[in-house]
Amino acid sequence: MSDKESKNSNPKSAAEQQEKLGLSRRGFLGASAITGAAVAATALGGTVMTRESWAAAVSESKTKIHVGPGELDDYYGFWSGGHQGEVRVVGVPSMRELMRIPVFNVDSATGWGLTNESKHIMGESAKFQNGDCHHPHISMTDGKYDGKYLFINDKANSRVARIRLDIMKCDKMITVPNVQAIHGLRLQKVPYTKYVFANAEFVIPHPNDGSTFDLQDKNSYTMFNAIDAETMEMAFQVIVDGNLDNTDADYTGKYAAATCYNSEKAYDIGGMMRNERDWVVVFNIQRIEAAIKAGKFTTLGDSKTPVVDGREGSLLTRYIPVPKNPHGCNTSSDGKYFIANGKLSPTVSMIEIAKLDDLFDDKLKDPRDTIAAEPELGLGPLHTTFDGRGNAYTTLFIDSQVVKWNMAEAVRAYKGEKVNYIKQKLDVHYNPGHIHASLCETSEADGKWLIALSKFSKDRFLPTGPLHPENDQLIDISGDEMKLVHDGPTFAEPHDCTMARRDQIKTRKIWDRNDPFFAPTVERAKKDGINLEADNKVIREGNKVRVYMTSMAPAFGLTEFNVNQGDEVTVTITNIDQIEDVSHGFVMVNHGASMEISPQQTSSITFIADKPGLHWYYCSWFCHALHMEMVGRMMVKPA
Ligand code: RUQ
Ligand code: CUA
Ligand code: CA
Repeated sequence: MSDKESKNSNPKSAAEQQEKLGLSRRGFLGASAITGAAVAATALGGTVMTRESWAAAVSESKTKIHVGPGELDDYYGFWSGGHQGEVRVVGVPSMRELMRIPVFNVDSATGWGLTNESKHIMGESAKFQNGDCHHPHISMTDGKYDGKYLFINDKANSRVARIRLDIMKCDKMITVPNVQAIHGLRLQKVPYTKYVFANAEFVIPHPNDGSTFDLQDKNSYTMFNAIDAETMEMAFQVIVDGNLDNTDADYTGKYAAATCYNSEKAYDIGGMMRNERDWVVVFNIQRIEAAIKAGKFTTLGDSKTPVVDGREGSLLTRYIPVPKNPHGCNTSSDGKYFIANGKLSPTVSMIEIAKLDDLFDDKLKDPRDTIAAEPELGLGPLHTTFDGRGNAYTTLFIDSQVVKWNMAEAVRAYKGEKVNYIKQKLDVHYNPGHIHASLCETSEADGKWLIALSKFSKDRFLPTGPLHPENDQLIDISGDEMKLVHDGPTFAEPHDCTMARRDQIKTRKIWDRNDPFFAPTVERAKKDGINLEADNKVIREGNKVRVYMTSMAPAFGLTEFNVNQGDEVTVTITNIDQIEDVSHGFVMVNHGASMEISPQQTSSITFIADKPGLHWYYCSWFCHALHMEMVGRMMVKPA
């Protein structure tokens, strides 16, 4: 059946329509795979969904994920915005987008990247207007979410950012020194998130001053990075062999592990695939801390960060060979295994964490003796997640499937027992990367919802030109069988997401006047003798003009101010509204200035008054019946 036929047919029910659509898509997929036209359309193997299971999935989705008007979702989801640079807050299971948190991008609505407060947080790196975030993770205490912070990497400009979950704003950002491309990011789970672990992916020469470009040189390497989660300053860096992809930490607080796909230190695809096995490198956190305490570290360039050498032969690390160009690194929620996902091997490698003490104490001679099992799952395993009932779920990129398998049974099979550890293979659409089950990164994995983040959406949505959305699929895993219940289109490119129970996140409804988010601006005002909650004043200092005003629906405290052409103007506004949800905005027309000022917040923005004449400013967030009238005029005297 062609797409056209399915459109022209006149189905009796939505379920029937879906069912027909499903079948037609499968037909389309098969045809394109056969002609080889679609490089990624390989969802032919495994369990094909039947007519019945499609219909069941559709009726299931109506009851299970329906969150009616005024009803609240059970989970907060945090989606990375990929190379778009933001974090998105999504309600699960409705998959409704609740909010966007700009981080590495510039945001016109809130003024992130434009306001003085955001530039202060971004520091030096505010000059960059792009980012590429992949891995959002929530801080933990005793292996459970404490709801304080969410951390996220920026691969594009080698940064790590922190979001305060009480206000859902980025409050800290750091550029990791002497490395390129922060990719894998995970948090210490136990006893609490003291460290943010961040992998720098690419090997570079040290010093990277152009004296050599040879990746095989012994001074060419990358580093594993630990950032103090509270201060957001560098804690330490560990030099490694090969490169670093993804990482995770264990539930004892002793170890972190990371996958390496470029053990070859090659610069091209052929070279990076040369070895049949790359490895997982395991970091002994306590030994690293002890080495630094004992002063056994160096520093690089201008950076004061302690750097230790964790290359082969070091007491601080162990290298466990695994096949081949492994990608995801996932700690099982029962705390037993680090799981490395084989990518170019159809297997995942289960590293038994309980054996790592012996490996570090040299009681185990062969690092491969830590492998508890290496189950074969299908083509292109990328990431694995857990339901807290002993099952793991792995994405198969090439097979376009999620495979559910049992960990204990995989271990028994590895020992030679005849047992089928594969429980189910479910087609997803199409080519999934990350996968995330509710609370799977904590000891409270609850086995309710699974998100498969599919890299291709092809025909699942109304077409949007050559650039297609990604497709995040919601799968119900509460029963014995995985059931697909929702398709969610997303913009470039979520990579990864995380979910917390709604009771685990406590947000503020209006700002605290003492919030550190805008403390530097409050400090500046104090020097100018300004009472931000009451004063409406213009302060001039040479060609620098600071305009202070309040806002209260539907008026700015100042409806006009005068400056001279060429002045550098800083407008600081304090929203003295006390009422939840009454946010104001400030936009200076034709000056590239825009910002949010939510209740009890102070925001400021600086621009040059380069054009003489009258220039209107207005409130950009609809705040009152007289919102359109919430305006003012900047009068600029010609130079
Ligand atoms: S990576 S699709 Cu950037 Cu998390 Cu695996
Ligand atoms: Cu204030 Cu609209
Ligand atoms: Ca390799």
